[in-house]
Amino acid sequence: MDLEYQQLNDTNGWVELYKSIVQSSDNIKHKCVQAKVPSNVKKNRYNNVLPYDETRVKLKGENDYINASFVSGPLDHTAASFWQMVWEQNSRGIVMLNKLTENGSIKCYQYWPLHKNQPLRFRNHFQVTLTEEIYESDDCIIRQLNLVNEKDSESRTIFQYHFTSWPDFGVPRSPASFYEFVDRIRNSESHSTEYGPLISHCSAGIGRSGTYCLVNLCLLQIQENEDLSVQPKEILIDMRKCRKGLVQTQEQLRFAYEVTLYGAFKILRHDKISCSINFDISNDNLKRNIKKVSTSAAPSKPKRSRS
Ligand code: PTR
Ligand code: PTR
Repeated sequence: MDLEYQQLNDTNGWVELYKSIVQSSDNIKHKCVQAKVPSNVKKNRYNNVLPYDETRVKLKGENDYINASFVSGPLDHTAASFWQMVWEQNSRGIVMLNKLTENGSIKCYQYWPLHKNQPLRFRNHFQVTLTEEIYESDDCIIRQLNLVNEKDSESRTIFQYHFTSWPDFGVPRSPASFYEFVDRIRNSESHSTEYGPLISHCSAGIGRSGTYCLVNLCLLQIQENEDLSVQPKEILIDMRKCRKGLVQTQEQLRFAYEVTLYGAFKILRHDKISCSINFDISNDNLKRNIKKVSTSAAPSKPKRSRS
């Protein structure tokens, strides 16, 4: 993907690439019947962002609906269901990519307590306590929470990885700062196979969450293959079969490529990468300085499809 990235930059091919991904997703004919059932309509934050029936997360019990294919920002009346999902999916980590309030409007319910020793109780049998904020930087806060299931008298530690500087429909200030966040999560116990999936959300659960998931899957493949044969476009088209609208703008798409390449420089030996990218991370207006250092790409494995 290094040469592809370079070519996209040289020819300013991002508009076309994004268009072709959106078009490939247009012929997906999955239905959203459950999201439109009258008793579920009010559980959707945006009426134009609905989960497909095939890929939605189902809660146990009679009212099994939550707007999650994995997953969008909880509403105040769905926060209890959100915690039920975290419990049932046996998730160890939550990745939050939005602020509670953006441009003066509420984008997500405050579903965890702000202060220690002030448990937040939900109408179902879940209770959440803030144990401590274990890390804080300009861009992120990591919180350790305690989730109690009062029905079973059981409790679990949950980590919330909150990226605080990503404007909706925009991109973070630099690939380096976002890579650092993604890498911190990748190396944490929240990714351990001992637990269920990480749950990522933003406000609608498509733009920023889609970008995060795309980067994460690409980095995973780079690590497994030990080369840059990864095909972000194909991965995103696949991901869009699970949830509509993942990655909302061409800038988010380009940013996903850049974070992935930045990560590749950290993960791979540099002779496996056929372009050099100079990320000036001290400058908020990131300077992209691409120069070709080799004319031939490192040998790559044949194209693989994602399982
Ligand atoms: N109705 C909103 C809109 O069309 O703007 C839906 C929406 C909101 C879509 C936020 C995407 C959004 O971004 P993100 O998925 O990153 O929260
Ligand atoms: N904010 C978006 C809008 O209404 O324009 C919401 C949206 C949701 C847009 C999904 C597009 C979506 O799908 P796709 O990106 O595949 O066109």
